[in-house]
Amino acid sequence: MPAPAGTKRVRGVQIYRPFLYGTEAIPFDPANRPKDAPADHTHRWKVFVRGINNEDISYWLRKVQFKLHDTYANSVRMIESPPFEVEETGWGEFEIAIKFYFVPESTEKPQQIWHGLKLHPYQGDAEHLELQKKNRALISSLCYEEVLFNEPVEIFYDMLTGGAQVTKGRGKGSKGTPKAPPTAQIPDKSSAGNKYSKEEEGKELDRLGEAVKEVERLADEERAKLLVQERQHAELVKTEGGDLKSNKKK
Ligand code: SLL
Repeated sequence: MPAPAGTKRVRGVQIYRPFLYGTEAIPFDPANRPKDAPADHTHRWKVFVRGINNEDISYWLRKVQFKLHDTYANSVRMIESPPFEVEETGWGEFEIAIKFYFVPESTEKPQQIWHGLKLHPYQGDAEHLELQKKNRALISSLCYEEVLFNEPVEIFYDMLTGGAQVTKGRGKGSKGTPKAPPTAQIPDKSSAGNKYSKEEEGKELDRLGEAVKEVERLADEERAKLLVQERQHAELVKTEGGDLKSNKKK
């Protein structure tokens, strides 16, 4: 029996799409506190989900729900269109549940991830942490992630790969400028606002290659030491005789 329309899957195909998520926070300037912020709040912060280099991801991501700490009024925030972000003020750090709702054509179930809101400097040595605090630096906690669509339904496959015209928002007959088919490519080079690029990926691979070599060098060194110790042990057994372990004090 043929599968009902819209549910036929592209067998043997996996499609991934990269995205960024995280938080940014900045302490209030005591001389210029936002008037609307409650007295015990100390920071302005933002939690977000976005495309690499701000690429539009709404052709696969329909909406995003952010579940904040229960101390917030209306702690469940559903963001129905990009930018997928919530801006707030507060005093404490907590885990935010971020739930992804995919476009309905995908027939994919929602997926949830967690991210810890960071308000205080947490990277670098004590001196650097102090400096960040003093300068009221932006505290950014950013993660790269990829969502994997396993054997997507045909219509969603087309939407992901640009096989179908993706028109949004303006209804039937909307012309718009034809867009390049969406891809999962990250940019070749990094830019001021984006460090996720093939260039950085290449550097990371080089670093990993160097680290693997270093681990192999250390392992060889340890093996050589072990060999010497084994030889010394064998020598001692020969000269002292018998099992050294059983040489108990009498
Ligand atoms: C902590 N476990 O103790 C965490 C809780 C709560 C954060 C953090 C303000 C909410 C409000 C706020 O920052 N809540 O009162 O509007 O650090």
